[in-house]
Amino acid sequence: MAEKPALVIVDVQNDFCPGGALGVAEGDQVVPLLSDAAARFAARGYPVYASRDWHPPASRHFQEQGGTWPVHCLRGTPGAAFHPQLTLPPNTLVFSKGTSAADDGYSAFEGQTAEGESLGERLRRDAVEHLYIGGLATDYCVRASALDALRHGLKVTLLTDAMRGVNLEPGDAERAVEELRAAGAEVATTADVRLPGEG
Ligand code: VGL
Repeated sequence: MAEKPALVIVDVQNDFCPGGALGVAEGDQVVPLLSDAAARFAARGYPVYASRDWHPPASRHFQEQGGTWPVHCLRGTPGAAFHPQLTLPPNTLVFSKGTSAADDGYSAFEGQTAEGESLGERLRRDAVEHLYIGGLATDYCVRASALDALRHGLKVTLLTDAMRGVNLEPGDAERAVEELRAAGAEVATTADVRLPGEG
């Protein structure tokens, strides 16, 4: 039996796209790729999960409180909304993270659904074995999510055409991918993906 796959779409939110409060160069270019990938997973009955940064107005994550980042992805604001062209299948589960004032919330595994279920719990319940990961940003939330997935014993494939990095230092995104490969992740483009049951 092939390993049961699922897709995690990390933080494809307006504030991480060009023009947003923490806009990632070309961040919007992942949108059609991940929308198509999500439709393919859903068509085969495989789970699609989406994480989002969902910060309170005051957070140690922000420069104002001594953190690294400009204020972004305040819960409930347009900047925290998913990119308007991101098409998520109807039963996509959304995991909100970074929800406390003391919490960076880089990893999707720190996120919870509205019912309080964590991504790790949900992956076990859905019997997922192989996680495909794309989104924003390669060097922060994608990186942290992929490392946690590997720690959970999952097979991990990074969708390299469907992720972009912040690159606070030039090359950060590339180094993150190398680090993840060294930790056991595989890499593929969205066009390379063959799901169990696809020809
Ligand atoms: C992220 C920087 C700050 C991300 C979140 O989603 O990768 N990056 N907060």
